[in-house]
Order: sequence, then structure tokens, then C-alpha cells
Amino acid sequence: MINIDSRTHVRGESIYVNDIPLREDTLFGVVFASPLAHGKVKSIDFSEALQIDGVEGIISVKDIKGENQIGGIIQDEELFADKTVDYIGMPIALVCAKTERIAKKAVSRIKIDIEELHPIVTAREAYAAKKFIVPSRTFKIGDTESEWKSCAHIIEGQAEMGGQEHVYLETQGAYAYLTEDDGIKIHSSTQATKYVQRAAAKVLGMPMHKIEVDVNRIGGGFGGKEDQGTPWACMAALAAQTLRKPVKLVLSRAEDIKMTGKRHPYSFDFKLGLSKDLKIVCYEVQCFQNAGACADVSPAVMERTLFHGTASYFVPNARITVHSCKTNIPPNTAFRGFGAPQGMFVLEAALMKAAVTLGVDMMEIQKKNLLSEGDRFPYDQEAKNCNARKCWDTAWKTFGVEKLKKEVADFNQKNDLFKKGVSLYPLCFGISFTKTSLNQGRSLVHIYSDGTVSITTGVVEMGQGVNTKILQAAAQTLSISTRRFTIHSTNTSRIANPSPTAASSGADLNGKATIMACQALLARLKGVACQELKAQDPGDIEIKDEVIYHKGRKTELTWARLVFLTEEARVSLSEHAHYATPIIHFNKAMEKGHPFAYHVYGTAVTVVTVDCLRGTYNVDLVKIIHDFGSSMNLDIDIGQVEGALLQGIGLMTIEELLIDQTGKLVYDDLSSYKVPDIYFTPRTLEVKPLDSKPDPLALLGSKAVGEPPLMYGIGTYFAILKAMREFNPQLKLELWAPMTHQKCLMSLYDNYGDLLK
Ligand code: MTE
Ligand code: LUZ
Ligand code: MOS
Repeated sequence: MINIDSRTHVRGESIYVNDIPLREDTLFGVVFASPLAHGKVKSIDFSEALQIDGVEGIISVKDIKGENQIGGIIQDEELFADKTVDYIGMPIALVCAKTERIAKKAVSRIKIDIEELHPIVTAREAYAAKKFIVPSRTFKIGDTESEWKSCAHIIEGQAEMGGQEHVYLETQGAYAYLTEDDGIKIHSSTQATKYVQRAAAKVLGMPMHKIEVDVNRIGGGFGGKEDQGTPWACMAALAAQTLRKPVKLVLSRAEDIKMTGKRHPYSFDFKLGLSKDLKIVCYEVQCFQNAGACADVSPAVMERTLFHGTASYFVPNARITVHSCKTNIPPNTAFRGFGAPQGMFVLEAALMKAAVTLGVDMMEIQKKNLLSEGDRFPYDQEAKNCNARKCWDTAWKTFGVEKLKKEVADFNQKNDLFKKGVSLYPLCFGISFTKTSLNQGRSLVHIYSDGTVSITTGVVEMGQGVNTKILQAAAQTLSISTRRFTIHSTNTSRIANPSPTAASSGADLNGKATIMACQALLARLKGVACQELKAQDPGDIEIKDEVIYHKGRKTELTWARLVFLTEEARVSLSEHAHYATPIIHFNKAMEKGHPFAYHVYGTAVTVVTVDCLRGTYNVDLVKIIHDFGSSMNLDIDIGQVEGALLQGIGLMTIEELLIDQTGKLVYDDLSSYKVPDIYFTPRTLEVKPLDSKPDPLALLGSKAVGEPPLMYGIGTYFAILKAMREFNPQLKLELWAPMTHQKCLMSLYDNYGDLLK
């Protein structure tokens, strides 16, 4: 089935916040933000800005009737800076004017006096100053105290991983207006209607039922709108409440990049112990997470780093610690993978260092340590239906890795200035929100008297194709044509308290709820059919392709007629269902439990060529064996793998978030911050489904696919590093991602002088 959004997308007719027809008297908001990373606000002068013709008001702390507080997990985030500013880009006020141009001009006339304080920019600085978001946490398995003694090799080192800008196509934004009796309606570009509703209620001093949040779809979120769609929606709503006019606030790309948080940069100290035959015996890592100025979802991101600290490997003795460090940069936030890429990268870096130190092939160490059926993760869950080895072996055979390695070696033999590298990356990613209570989905299904169906769920469509999957699940359950369905906007008045669309579980949670609703409706319809056909047992009734069957025999009764009869019989044609993932639990005091419904596995083979004169590189080939369970829509799912892979390759290579000592982002626009484009896409890109079992906790057995494949990008980093070492075997192993062209060039010639002697 094709993606139901393709038609309006290609015709430019899909509706985003910026496409909503404006109401009369709509005002446009532009944010006035802190120019400094840390300081005390001495005074602000709005007078000159307010005199500009067309400016209707400047909204700030003074206008808040409720609380100046939008923090989710921890109540530590102000909507508008009050006494202090904590990062460059921290909102201080919202100028509202008749046009955006006027509002922008007025912003430039605001005067602010800030007493500058020393900004802390890196996680390690914050750690030294004991500035934390939450107390540090550790996951432990086995005994890392005494087992070091039994290691034949011990490798220690440091690693760094940079952050990442989301670059969703649609920037952050919201449109808010008053409804009858001082209610508020907010159209928001958010992954989490509930978070917007909850925070707006708090800021505006209103009960939640007076606030309606609506999301038609968003133009990409990638995690960047899980928590951070909220401030702009609250500002627009607060301005609408204060000025009593509709207010629209859509950030420009430059404002978005400056004001919003990104993927968390991490810094690591690791220690790895191997046995004589290269089995991992012990692993210890300290992770320093750069959380930014307030909590946002950092404590949850920290948790996922802990969960994925042993990646796709079995580690019998491990001790993984994460410190969530508070700094003066924008609050870092959810980003596809959510702390897992960082935890997985550092272990891979340690394996690479071990391979180089011992002079063995990294693949040999990787393969020896892959998870097997029944192995325990440090959080105690067992690896069930574990496909780690199966993916590895299938990739090895299917893609002819032995031959690829030989070709690469031959190439390197023949070429001095171009070098190739080949890597394998094994993936294992846990599906479910790590916070158990978030694992619930909802669906509201109405059948209309003409036999057509409308569905609303708690999930937000952001390009991942989730609405297509929901529709497929409903059409399959009811066995009627997909043309009979419309999926409506995500709306807090139709679906209350939805979890954010995140953790790759939107389709599982809300799709399963949709199936439950359809099954309840089906049972009622069958009851009516039973009466109409004068049958004894509703169990003998079946609906197949819009025709009603009795004991396997086709009857005259059709879907449309049955729906009509059901309404006539005064039987409800509407159903709301709620799904909560069974079996999962987690005990935070013990740091043990069974947090994930299942795991997703895969293996990526990557070949790169490095131009050693210029420090540039091409990704020649990425071939992936991916565990989709039993995919319900392979076109959508392969699209997700390809998109996530590219985003992962960008993270590990060309996307660099450089922050200077003053807390300023150095590459702050899309001409200097580079994401992969079509020219950077692997020349050969192949995704093959693993011959795998449908998972009962996945929607129609089709495993969650949104985030896991991002981690395949890690393979590209190590392929590049291997190619670089072919050119300069004495290259210092810096283990510092991303490997930008600049970094590549500089490291290639590091120690190179010694080689020439
Ligand atoms: N795909 C597109 N096109 N746009 C997005 O913003 N977000 C990703 C992934 N795929 C995203 C995407 C992230 S971070 C998540 S968690 C999942 O989609 C969420 O959707 P799902 O739960 O329905 O998979
Ligand atoms: N968000 C969240 C997530 O709140 N909890 C999670 O476990 C998670 N995982 C991935 C992405 N977003
Ligand atoms: Mo995705 S990071 O869970 O929004």
C-alpha cells in the first residue's frame, strides 16, 4: 500500500502550521532571545520597540497568569527568562505585531542590560564544577571489581561524540487563538499534543479541558519536537490570551538553529578487558552527557544510554555510568536514537582501539562477542528471539564480505593516495519507552452510516508513514477497502493524554489500539448480522472484502447494508480503545527489569574510499540485513531504514556542532552546518529483510523501524578510520566523532613525518 500522504505531498497540498488559513486580525510573533550564554538580567527596555507602528504588544514574564514553568520531567525550565539567562537563544520576550517584518524590526530595538557570568560549555567542565541535571546513574552486571585480573588485555581510552541538529524541514511553530468562553485552540508542530496542552494550561493558568491542541501532521520531528514543540505553542497561546487576538509564531531556520536544543554531545572514559581468545570479559565506561541549561528529556536520554551501553554484544561484567551535566547551551533533547548512539559508539570505539592495539581484525572481536539467545543485558532482560548472530552471518554471506575485504585489500595495495575501508556494524535496539508508563496508545474509530470510517489516534504523522500503517491495520481488521477510511488530525479533544510520538513505538501502541477498537466494532456488527441472517452464533459470521459470510458461505449482506442495519438497530458504531504494552516493567531502585517489548537487530556492511590528499571521502556502499519482524509495508519501512541511515552517517561524518568558549554555535546555518545530500548518499545502498519471525508485540508482527537503523551510521565512522590507517598506520586513534573532512585531513598527516624517514 502506498503512503496515504503521497498525493497531497507531491502536489504541495499537505497542510502544516504555516498553511493554515489565517483568521482575521492575526498577529505575528517574533522571539527576543538572550545574546549571552550566562548572566543576570539587570534591565530590559521595550519602550522604543513598542513605539513602532504595527507593534501590538510585547509578551514576557509579567504577562503570565499561571506559572513561568514548562519543564516536563523536572520543573526547571522557564518559558521566558526572568532573572537570569542560561544560554544564547533563551527566549526573553515575544514581540507581537501586524506583520512578521514589523515584529522583527521591533525585536532589534529592544535593549537589554545583562551582567555577564562565566558560561560552562562542555560536559567535563560542568562535571568538574559538580553541575548536574539529576544524580548520576550506573548499570552493573557481573563483577568488574575482581574480573580485571582475569583479562589478558586491557585497553583504556577516551572518546568524544558530537551533537546533531535535527534539520526537520518544517521549523518549530504554532498558531493559537481564543475560542468561546476563553478557551484556547493551538495548532502546534509537536510530537506531543499532551505536553503542549499540559504546559499551556500551567502557563496560562487554565484547566486542561479548556485547551485544544491539534496537529494535522508535522514536517519532520526526529525527536526535536518531543519536548521542544512546547515553548512556541505556549508563547503563541499566552500572547493570544493576553492580546485577545490570534497569534502565529513560526521560527525562521536561523532562529530555530539558534534557540532549540539538539542531540547530546557526550564525552567518555572507557576501559575494556579481553580474554586471550578476544572475548569481552570486563567493560567500564563513564559517560559525560552535555545536557544543556535545563533537564528537558535528558534524564530519559541518559537512561537509554545506559540501556544500550553494551550495544549488540554480550558483556558478562560491565559497569556503565552516565553523568548528566548542566551547561550553558540550549537544552539538548530527543533525537532519533535518544542516547543509544552515544552508548553504542563508545563501545565500538573501544573495540577498534583493542583491534589496533592487538593487531587483529576488528570484525573478529565483534563476531566473537555478539549476543546469543538467552544472554542477559545488564538490566536483566534476556535476549529472546535474538537475531544478532543471524543478521551478522546473513550479511556476511549475502553480501560476500570475504570477497569485499579482498577487493578492498587489493585496491589499497595498488593505490597510494586513495584508500578504502570496510566495516560491519551489528545493531541491537530496544523497543518501548524506557519509562514504562508512557507505553500506552489510543484510538477512536467512528463508522458513519454510509459505511465510511474515520480514525483518530494519539500518534502524530511526521513523515514516518504511521497513518498509513494505522489505516492498513484497520482495513485489514474490518476487511473493507482502504478507500473507506480517513485518518484525522491528532487532537486532544478527541484523544486525551496521548504519549508523545516517540521511541519508535507510535505505530505499535496506536495501531494496536486501533485494532482493538475495530475488533469491538466488528463484534457488534456481527451480532446484528447474526440477527439479520437468523443465524445462531455470531462466531459463524465473517466479513471478507466487504461481504458477509455465514459458516463460510457468501450471503447477500454487504458491509454498507450491515452498517445501515446496525445504526437502525440502535447499536453504537463508535469505539474508543486503549492499549498498554503487556509484560514490560522496570525497577529503578535496582536498575533491573524487563523494559522492552522486544529488540530490533541488524547488520550493516559499509565500504568507503578516503581521498588521502584532500581528507575527503565517499561512502561507496552500505548493504544492510535488517530485522523487520514481518514487515507490513516494506516500501515505508525501507524508506525509514534509508532515511535513518543517512541521518546516522551525517552524525558520524560531516555534521559538526562546534560551540565556542562563549557558548556560541559556530556553524549556525545550513551553509556551514552540512547534512548529507543526494551526492553524499552511498553509491550503492541495499536493504534486505532478515528472514525473521513476526513479533506478537509489534503491530501485525511488523517491528518498529523509526530509530534503530540510524545506528548503522556508526559503521561508516569505523570504515573511514580503517581506510585512514591504511594510509597512515601510525595515525593517532582519536576516536572523536564526527570524522569531518577537516579532522580526517589533519589526522592523516599526524605522525606522517615519521613514516617518510
Ligand atoms: N521519519 C520521518 N520521515 N520524519 C521524522 O521526523 N522521526 C523518527 C522516525 N522516523 C521521523 C521519522 C523518530 S525520532 C521516531 S521516534 C519515529 O519515527 C516515530 O514514529 P513511529 O513511532 O511511528 O515509528
Ligand atoms: N522518549 C522518551 C524517547 O520519552 N522515552 C524513551 O525511551 C524514548 N526513546 C527513544 C526516543 N524517544
Ligand atoms: Mo524519536 S527521538 O523517539 O522522537
